[in-house]
Order: sequence, then C-alpha cells, then structure tokens
Amino acid sequence: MKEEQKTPSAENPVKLLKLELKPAKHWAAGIPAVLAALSDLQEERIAFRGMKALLKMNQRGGFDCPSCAWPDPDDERSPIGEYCENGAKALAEEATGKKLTAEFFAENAVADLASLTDYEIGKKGRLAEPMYMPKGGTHYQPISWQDAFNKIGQHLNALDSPDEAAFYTSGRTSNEASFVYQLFVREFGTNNMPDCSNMCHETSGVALADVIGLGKGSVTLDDFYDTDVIVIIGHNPGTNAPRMMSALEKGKRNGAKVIAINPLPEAGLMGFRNPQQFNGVIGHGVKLADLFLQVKINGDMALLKAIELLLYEAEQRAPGQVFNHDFINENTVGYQAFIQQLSTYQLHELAASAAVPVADIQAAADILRDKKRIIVCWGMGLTQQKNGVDMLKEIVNLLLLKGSIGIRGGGVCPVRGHSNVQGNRTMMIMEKPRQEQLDRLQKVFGFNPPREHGYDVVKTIKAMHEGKVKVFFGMGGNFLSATPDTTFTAAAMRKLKLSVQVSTKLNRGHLVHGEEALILPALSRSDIDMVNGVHQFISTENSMGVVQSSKGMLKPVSDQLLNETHIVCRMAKATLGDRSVVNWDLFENSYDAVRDAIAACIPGFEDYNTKVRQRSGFYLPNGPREGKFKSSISDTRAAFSVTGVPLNQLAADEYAMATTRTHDQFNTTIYGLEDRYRGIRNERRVIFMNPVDMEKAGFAEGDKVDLFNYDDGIERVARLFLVVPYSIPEKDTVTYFPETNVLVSINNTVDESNMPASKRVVIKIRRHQEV
Ligand SMILES: Nc1nc2c(c(=O)[nH]1)N[C@H]1C(S)=C(S)[C@@H](COP(=O)(O)OP(=O)(O)OC[C@H]3O[C@@H](n4cnc5c(=O)[nH]c(N)nc54)[C@H](O)[C@@H]3O)O[C@H]1N2
Ligand SMILES: Nc1nc2c(c(=O)[nH]1)N[C@H]1C(S)=C(S)[C@@H](COP(=O)(O)OP(=O)(O)OC[C@H]3O[C@@H](n4cnc5c(=O)[nH]c(N)nc54)[C@H](O)[C@@H]3O)O[C@H]1N2
Ligand SMILES: [Mo]
Repeated sequence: MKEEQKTPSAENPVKLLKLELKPAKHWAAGIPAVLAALSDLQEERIAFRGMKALLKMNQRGGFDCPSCAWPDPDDERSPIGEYCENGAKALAEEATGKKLTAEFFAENAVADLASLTDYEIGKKGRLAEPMYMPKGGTHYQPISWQDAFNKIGQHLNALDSPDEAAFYTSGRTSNEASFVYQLFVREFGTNNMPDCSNMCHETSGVALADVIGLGKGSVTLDDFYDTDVIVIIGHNPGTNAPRMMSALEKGKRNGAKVIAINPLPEAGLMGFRNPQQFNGVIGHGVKLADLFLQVKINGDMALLKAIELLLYEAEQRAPGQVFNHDFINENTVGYQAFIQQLSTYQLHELAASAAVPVADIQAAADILRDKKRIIVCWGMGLTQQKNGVDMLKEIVNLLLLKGSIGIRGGGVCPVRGHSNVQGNRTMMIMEKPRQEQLDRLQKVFGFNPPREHGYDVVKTIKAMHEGKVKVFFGMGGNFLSATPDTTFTAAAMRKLKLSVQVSTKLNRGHLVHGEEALILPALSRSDIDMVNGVHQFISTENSMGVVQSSKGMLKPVSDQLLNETHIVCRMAKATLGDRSVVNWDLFENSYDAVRDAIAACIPGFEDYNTKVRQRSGFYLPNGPREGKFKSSISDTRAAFSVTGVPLNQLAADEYAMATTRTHDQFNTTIYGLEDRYRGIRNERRVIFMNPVDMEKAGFAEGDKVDLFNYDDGIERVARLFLVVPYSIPEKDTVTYFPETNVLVSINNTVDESNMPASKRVVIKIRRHQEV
C-alpha cells in the first residue's frame, strides 16, 4: 500500500503558544542578559563545553564569534570574554552536544519534520553525517561523502549550460572557503553566486560605491571613542550587535551625543548596562540616545531632508559656520544641484511625511549644526526599503555637507550582519564581479572566467521557478526561509533537479527540496578543524575591514564533519576532473596555499600568511577612510545626489509592515520564544500596532487576526497573529520574520540593489478566520 504523501510545509505551523506581555524595556544588557546566555548554554546540556568556549570567543588565538560582524577592540579585550548574550546563544546553538544521525532521519519523514516550528527543528541538534533524498523519497538516507560529490558532479555536468546552476552563500563561510568556492564556480563557468548580501547590505554596497567609491563603511572602532555625534538609524544594536553598545557607551563617556531614528523605541537605543563591567552588572546604566526620533516606517528620507533643510537655513544665517566649504570644494561634485533641489522642499511637509514634530527635527539639526565629527550607523531599517539606495545617498549628502567622511571620528558605518559577510564579498562571492577582478583570476590561474553577470537572490528564485536554474547549491544559510514570498520560493525549490545544502543545523530549507537533495554537514566556527593532523585556523573580515584569524576549540560532534574548503575542493575534483587547471589537492590540504592564492588575486592581501598571524590581524585598504574619494561621475571626488521623497500613501484599511528580528533568533535560527526587550514572551505570531489604529479597526489586545495583501493580483495571507498594542507611529506595524515572509512579494524589491524590500510591506488586517 502506498502511504499517502504529505507535502512538507514551507511555513511554520499556524498555531499559537501562550503569549505573555510585559512592559517593554528602556535599557539593554546587564544581569538578565548574562543569565539568559548562561541558561541557554545549560539548556543545550553543554554548560562545560560552552563556558570553556565562551572564554575563547573573540580573544586573540581564539575563534571569531559566529554571530554578528561587529569588530573586536584592537587593544584591550575584556578578560572575562568579548561576547554578548546573543553571541553566547549563537555558540550554544552550534556547540550543542546533540546530533542528528542516519537513525534520526530514518525515524522522521521530511513531511513530519516540516510540521514542527523552526524553533523545534533547530533544537534537534547538529547534523552529523551526509544525507541523501532520492527522487520520490520521503526520508533522507545516509550517503558517503564520495558518492555525494559524485552525484553533484553528475548533475552539474548534465546541465545544458553552467548557468543552469546557482551557488548561494550565507555569511559565515571563511575567507579561505569563500575564495576556493568562487574559484570553483567560475572555473565551472557561471557567475550565478547569489548571497545573503543580496538581502542585507547590497543596498549599502550599491549606494556607497556609487557616491564615495567603496561599498564598505569608512569608520573604525576607535572613531566611536573620539567623536561628537553618533546617529543610529534603522538598526537595533541592543539585539543585533550588542557589543556595539560598549562602543556607544565609551563614545558617550567621551562626550558624544547619540541620535536614534527608529519607528520603535528599541531598548538598546534608549539605555545600556554593560554586563562585562562591574558597574554594569550591579549599577545604573547609561542613558544612550540624547534624542530619539520616532520616524514613520520609510519616513527617513523626509526626515533627513528636513534636517538638511534646517542646516541649510542655519548656514545661510552664518555662512561657512555650518557647512564645510573647503571639503565640499576639494572633494565633491554636485553641491549646487543638490542645494537647488533641497530648497524646493517645505519643512512642514517633510515633517508631516516623517511623522516627526518640527521641534524634534530642529533639536537634531541643533546637535549637528556645529559638529563635524559625525558617524552615521544604519541597518536593515534602511537597506530593506524600496528607496534604500537613495536614502543612503542622502546620508552621504549630509556627511559631505559637514566634511565628515575621511576624518577621525566621522564617517559611514553600515552595520554588517553575518560574521563574515563582508569577507565573502571581498573574496569575490558576488554575482556581479568587476572585470578587473576576473582579469586577475585569469592571470593567476589561467582559465577564462565567465564575464556576464549572474543571478542575485531574487533572480535565482525567479529562474528556478521558470526552470532555468536546475541545480541549487547552498553554502550555509536557509535559502527557503530567509528569502521572500515563501509559497513562490517553495514552488521554485521543488522544481529543482538537485538541491544541496552545506549546513551545520537542520532547517526548513532541507525539508522543501528538489527532485533529489543532499545535506552536507560542515564544521562550524567553534569546532576544531584538523587538516593532516594540524589544528588549523581560518580568517574572517569584520564590519570595519579588519581581517583576523579564528581557531575553533571544541571537539566536533561527529568525525564525519568536513570543513567547507575541503568540501569545495572535492566537489571541484568530482565535477571538473581533468578539465581543471587548478591544483585542488593543494588547496584541500593547505589553507596557507589558499591564502597565498588570495594574496596573488585580491588587493590588500599581499603577504596574507604573515599579516594574518599578527596579534590583532590587519586592516584592509579603505580609500574614503583616508579621504580618497571616487564616484560614478568622478575619479577623484565624492558625489552629492539628488533624490526624491516617496509618497507612501495608504488606503484607509492598509498598513505599512516592517519585518524584524526578535531578541531570541539569528535570522531563521530561532534560539527561543522571547523578545525580552520588547516585552513579548512565549509567542512569535504577533503584530505590533498603534493603539489608535487598534481602536479604529475595533481590535483589542490579544485579538486573533490574519494579515493579507493582493500584490501582483495574488492574495497572500499570513494566518493567526495576535494584536499587541505598542509604541509605534500610526498606520505602521511590525511583525517577525520568517513567519511573515509569505506576505513579501518576490517583485517587492529595492530599486537598484534588487533586495527584497521587507521593511515596508503594505498589508491589510482582518479577524482571524479558521480554514
Ligand atoms: N522578511 C525578512 N527577511 C529577511 C530579513 C529581514 O530582515 N526580514 N533579513 C535578511 C538578511 S539581513 C539576511 S542576512 C538573510 C539571512 O539568510 P541566511 O544567511 O540564508 O540565513 P540564516 O538563518 O542566517 O542561516 C542559518 C543556517 O545556516 C547554517 N549555518 C550556520 N553556521 C554555518 C556554518 O558555519 N557553515 C555552514 N555551512 N552552515 C552554517 C545552519 O544550518 C543554519 O540553519 O535573511 C534575510 N531575510
Ligand atoms: N542576535 C542577532 N544578531 C544578529 C542577527 C540576528 O538575527 N540575531 N542578524 C544579523 C544580520 S544578518 C543582520 S543583517 C543584522 C540586522 O540587524 P538590524 O539591522 O538591526 O535588523 P532588524 O532586526 O531587521 O531591525 C531593523 C531595525 O530597523 C527598524 N526599522 C524598521 N523600519 C524602519 C524604517 O522605516 N526606518 C527606520 N529608521 N527604522 C526602521 C526596526 O524597528 C528595527 O529596530 O543583525 C545581525 N546580528
Ligand atoms: Mo543580514
């Protein structure tokens, strides 16, 4: 008898837990943060392994925290650990002693696993051996590594064109593995290298490269300690880069003012207690934001222009006192056109559009008026907006007016997400490589890399859906759940001939797969990586362009785990065979050899093997940091941009929705069910609403609702959410991803960077209906 086959769910099960609401917090970190971290480690029954590892995290000679990309201090590091609560949770997640072997997969059909929540799936343990899903299968089966590589090779070689494959990267992959990975993909013959940057800071890269000549931040950690103003816009540091709080605290102690711009009064923007300092653990915290501007979702462009307008008025009253004309004349183009267009705006209209009172905007302008040393930090609140590229150019406009880029204590600071996402890009993980980068590969290796641009994330999904991409290879990550339009993306994944995921933990992406599928278990950052009997280190680049070594120190849960470099080299041999001109055996056996190749191909990495062994690593060259600018219209100057303010009209029954992270998740990895700082306990299916909107719509706290929209003429519905009254501008709402990715149309993308615009999704809300 044929068992009835269930289609594995691409979404979290639609069921509620038991929501508890607490007052939202006004400060971040402190004793509860440390306790939360320790209890997470205990829960994974690895307390001892965990403690030992925590002490090594972000220390010299230790390993780089797998969580965020915030840099480590160059000099003093806390003796009790350079980690935060969320770094500890990230470690607990990957250092768990529980493991998933062939027996687990024999006992659990994929469809049954898919009926669990992401939280439950993540708690199952580390992947411990390679697994294979045959065509028509219901359960993953064990497979040897060599058979797995052969299968990949057979599928790739059977394609009509190398462009029928796509190779995704999430941001934890080391520099060494990233370099060999892109080398293999390009020798195979495609630039289809979508990566998590395509959902994260692509917008920053596009905007900054265009107007200052480098798609990275210009500041270093030391700039935070010696500055006048720090603006934090569209970023939630208390949760997503908690160690940034120490830098903000130190900057404040040295006299900096902090301006926070966000629709939500996030705890980490308001105040801070440092758990790594005695007074932080027991004493009172530091008030963080001197000024909090509670902007409407996507009201930032109007707000930035309103601030600039006030500064321009002040400049007209006192010429030369507010704007830095020497800097503008020497280093920029486009000032006149910028000012001309700026002066066409009306302050009151801009203020209304941002939903920020004029007096507060004036207060911001007053803080900035006489200051030059200004740092602007941003995150997903801006990059995932339709006009994100323009908004970041507007931030650059503001900094150029003040001459704030390329000076001590001033500059741009996109706060990167994954711990090595910036390094991945430096290593040429990108779908749009520059011709001179490919020229260097060609010169060093002697093969002719493909020159045409490949698919980014959104284009990959569409190409899979159309049957143009037939093999998907994921180096880390959770492509299904991280990407938009879950139903559409799941259908795209199911059309593949082969899907392969190199992973550390089981996730939903393994359960919604191609005709055949492979799960390849990899070593993680904290694992000991032995190659030929020698304990290896790898290297990563943080958010400020510092390259450092990282050496794992925990015994891997299984002797079947391979490092990612090794996986790539063996896949390359199985696929390319004698066609290859690259010595994959050499790279498989020596990270030093990989680093020598990187040194030959990538500027700034000369003498890599020596520099990476220095105490605190080394800084990569950074033009804007040194006051050297370029732009798409000048080889020697930065460019002002002329941008517009979006209308953002909503019908009476429509709302803007931003999708965001809780304090208890790392992207699609759900550590726990609390969003402690926002006062949400034991539930993820919530929607934050303004109480005025709730009253107008007739909703009370805890009411059950469905969220829906009709983008592209298709009804998209996210069912069963609980209404939570919250301090948020009217008509704005916030939910958590990935639960609401089902509402983000694949066509709702950021202009120019083509990222999913998941911070402003137009939705309607109705009472929950049982289906
Ligand atoms: N709606 C909405 N969607 C979003 C976002 C949003 O704000 N809103 N944010 C976007 C952003 S900024 C990003 S960066 C993406 C994230 O997208 P991804 O990077 O694709 O997703 P992650 O959840 O970080 O990936 C988690 C998985 O990575 C694997 N993993 C962890 N460590 C390692 C490792 O060392 N090696 C290997 N091989 N695998 C490992 C584990 O199996 C784990 O299940 O999501 C995006 N999606
Ligand atoms: N613990 C933990 N750390 C992480 C991650 C994680 O998931 N967990 N993810 C990592 C990754 S890959 C990334 S990219 C970063 C993400 O870090 P963040 O950039 O902080 O990402 P989000 O959590 O999506 O939060 C975005 C913030 O933008 C605000 N926002 C939303 N819409 C708007 C708007 O229109 N204007 C303004 N001004 N603000 C807005 C939201 O209220 C929220 O505070 O964190 C990294 N670090
Ligand atoms: Mo990210």
